[in-house]
Formats: sequence, structure tokens, C-alpha cells
Amino acid sequence: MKKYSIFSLLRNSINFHQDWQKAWRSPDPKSCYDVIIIGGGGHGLATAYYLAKEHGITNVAVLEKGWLGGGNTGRNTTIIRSNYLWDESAALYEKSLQLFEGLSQDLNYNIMLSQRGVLNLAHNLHDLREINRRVNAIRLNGIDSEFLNVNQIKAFIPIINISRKIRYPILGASLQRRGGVARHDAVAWGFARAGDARGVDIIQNCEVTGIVHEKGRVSGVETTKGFIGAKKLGIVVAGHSTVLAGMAGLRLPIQSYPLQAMVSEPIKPIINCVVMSNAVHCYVSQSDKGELVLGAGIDSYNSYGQRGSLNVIEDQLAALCELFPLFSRLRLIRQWGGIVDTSPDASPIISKTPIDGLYLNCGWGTGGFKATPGSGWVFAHTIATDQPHELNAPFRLERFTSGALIDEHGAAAVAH
Ligand code: FAD
Ligand code: PYC
Repeated sequence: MKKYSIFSLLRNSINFHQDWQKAWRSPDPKSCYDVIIIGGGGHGLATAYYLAKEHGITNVAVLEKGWLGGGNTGRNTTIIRSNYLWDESAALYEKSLQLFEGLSQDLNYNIMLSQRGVLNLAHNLHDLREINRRVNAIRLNGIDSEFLNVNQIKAFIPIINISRKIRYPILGASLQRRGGVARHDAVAWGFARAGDARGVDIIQNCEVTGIVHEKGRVSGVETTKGFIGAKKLGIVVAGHSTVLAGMAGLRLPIQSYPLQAMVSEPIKPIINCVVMSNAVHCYVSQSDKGELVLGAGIDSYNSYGQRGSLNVIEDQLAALCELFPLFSRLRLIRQWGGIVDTSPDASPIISKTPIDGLYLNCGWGTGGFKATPGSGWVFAHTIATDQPHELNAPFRLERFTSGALIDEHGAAAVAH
């Protein structure tokens, strides 16, 4: 990587950055690749990086219909945690959290990981029992998790409202101290730059319009830049998974919904952790710029409109003001949506498919950002070896016919 002095930074600022080295190349597609990854979000880019780094497979292209990270990767609220109930999920999300903990060093790119703690609130007796069960299950898997009573919550986050006289009083919470946030674009850019340095071709503005397979085996993709041959093909397109799988003649147990988020005007540092509430449907953290980053559950209807409904905004802001009356005078400055791919058990699908050489990574619903490196790690293994990694073996497509579901609706924390 080229080093820049203060003088070269100054020179570049007045010559419109003409001499700046590009972070990754923009090559024309080759006629054929060993592996094509469809989707230039975090998961696709991580897969390409680990294919090159861990498996020595560098004749790889990532095809992205828009710009890198322009899908859910750049639209999420950046929360990272591994507090999942079942052993299978705990192992996968914990692997991802551990990869996140070393990612800035591994990619030589500051992903701004901030392990400020994630609190999940309990508001009734059922929540309390459920949270205690989860804390114990998570600890049995060797993952950090603790229960906080109301006074401990107040000490951890003094601006929270612990009055018993509100609609849904706070009765307790789980805390994962290693949870937190990371800069989402930096995760995509870091994987892109590191993958490119190992030979991966990143091709933006290249929409896949057809998947070509003959005699039960993939041979390539039709794209807006023409046909590109491939020995193996990974579909990693989040909210558009059923569309891409449909091009190969596969019907998935996936539904796509809008999920929205929003930010307030920036204020001085006031909230030093992530607070989530399943019951009142609202979560909040504070960005490095000072904005409150807010969200809630998915819309209740299928759609590809990247916006989200007004009633979700209304309900979550009512919940926010109840939890933090102090925020009632803040103004919102921005709102957006992304399309999330939900599966029947709120767990992902990371799997081979009935078509040889075609692999699928989807179904992360509202919670795949935290899984970005782990997902790429196991998916690269699956593609390279044509076998699932032990961490993604339980997440095969076949679980929907065998019945071995991994129900993580509770851990999702953001309803879907
Ligand atoms: P994406 O980033 O969506 O990448 C898929 C890419 O595929 C897109 O760039 C798209 O353009 C491309 N594509 C689609 N079709 C084609 C085609 N035909 N040809 C070529 N390319 C194509 N998760 C968390 O863990 N924590 C959070 O705090 C969190 N907050 C969220 C908040 C919101 C508002 C949303 C929408 C999601 C949130 N998520 C969160 C979920 C998380 O963002 C996703 O699960 C994750 O980013 C999925 O990553 P991905 O790389 O699979 O998808
Ligand atoms: O999975 O932690 C999560 C999450 C937070 C906001 C959206 N998803």
C-alpha cells in the first residue's frame, strides 16, 4: 500500500485526488472464472476474500449490479453480537464475532469496531424468564453474557427510564459486553481491497440476469456485460435471493420484506452502548458522528420498496421516548430501508443446492451484518471443498424437509 505524507495529502486535496491509488481495480470481466460470487455486499466480498486467502482460489469474480455495499451492507444499523440461543447459531455467530475482533488487523483496514456492549431489555415476567434462559444457554456455550437487574441497568446507562409507571417498565436485561458496532462500509471496503490485492476481480454495475446450467451443473451467468463462464457460482444477494434462485429454477423458503432505520440530528455523546427491546420494538445506539441510530421490526407485508412504512416509525419513536424521555425533543434527519430475506426459522441458509456447482447464502433476515466475516468464512469453505464447514452444516437447505429447524426468532431481537 502506498504511503502518503502530509504534503501529498495537501497536493491531492487541491488536484482533486488525481493521483490517488484506487482501493481496488475495475477490470473488465474475463470469459471464465473458477468461482463467481453474485452480490457485492459484505457477505459476497468476505466469501471472495476467504476463497483467496484460506483456499488459494484467486480466479474469482464478484459481480455487483450496483455499487459495493449499496444493498443491506450499507443500510444496516451495524450492531454486532453473538448472543444466540441454540448451539448451532451460537457457534456460527461467535466465530463471526471472533473474526470481527481481528478484522482491522487482518484486512489492514480500520473497521472501527467498538465493543461497547449490547443490552436486551425485559419488560414482563415472560421476558425475564426468557432472558435468564438465554443468558444461561449462551454462557454454557462459553460466550460472554450476563443478567442485569434494574439498578445495574441504570448504573450502566444512566439516561434510561426505570420508572414502574410506564406502559412497559424495564424489569431486567441481558448484556453482552463484547457486542457493539462497527463501520459497515469499512467492512465492505476492507474485504474488497484485501480480496482485490489477492487477485479477485470486483465488477460493479454488472447485473446477473440469468443463471446458465446444463445437465445439472452450472456453466455461467448472463449479465448486463454479457455471458461470463463459471465452474462454481455462489448466490449472496440478501433480499433478492428468491429472484436469483428463480433464475436457476429453484424455489426457496424465503420471503422478502422491507426493514427500515433512521438517524437523529447529531448530539454530544450520551449513550455509550446498544439498547434493544423486543417487546416495545425499538433499538438505539449512537454513531461516531453523534446521531442516534434507530430501528425496529420489519414491515408486515412483502415488498421490494426500499423505504418502510410510517406506522413502524410512529411505534418505534413512541417506544424510544418512553425508554428515554430525554430524546423526545430530538429531530430525525434521515430514514431509509433495505430488503431483508427471512426464512421460516429466522436462521440463515448456507448450502449447496440440487444443481452442481451452485451454492446459496441467504436468509439472514434482519441480522446478517454481525455474521459478515463468519458467513464468508464458512461459505468459502463450502464452495472450495464442495462440503459444508462444520459450522454451517446445520444451516443446509435440507433442514426445511428434514424438520431440523433452528428457531432463532427470539434472538433476532428485531422482529422478522
Ligand atoms: P447485501 O449487502 O444486500 O448484498 C447483496 C448485494 O447483491 C447487493 O449489493 C445487491 O445490489 C446485489 N445484487 C442483488 N441482485 C443482484 C443481481 N441480479 N446481480 C448482481 N448483484 C445483485 N444486521 C445486523 O447484524 N445488525 C444490524 O444492526 C442490522 N441492521 C439492519 C438494519 C436495516 C435497516 C437493514 C435493512 C438490515 C439490517 N441488518 C442488520 C441485516 C444486514 O444488513 C444484512 O443481513 C446483511 O447486510 C446482508 O449482507 P449481504 O452481503 O448478504 O447483502
Ligand atoms: O441483529 O442485532 C441485530 C440487529 C439490530 C438491528 C437490526 N438487526
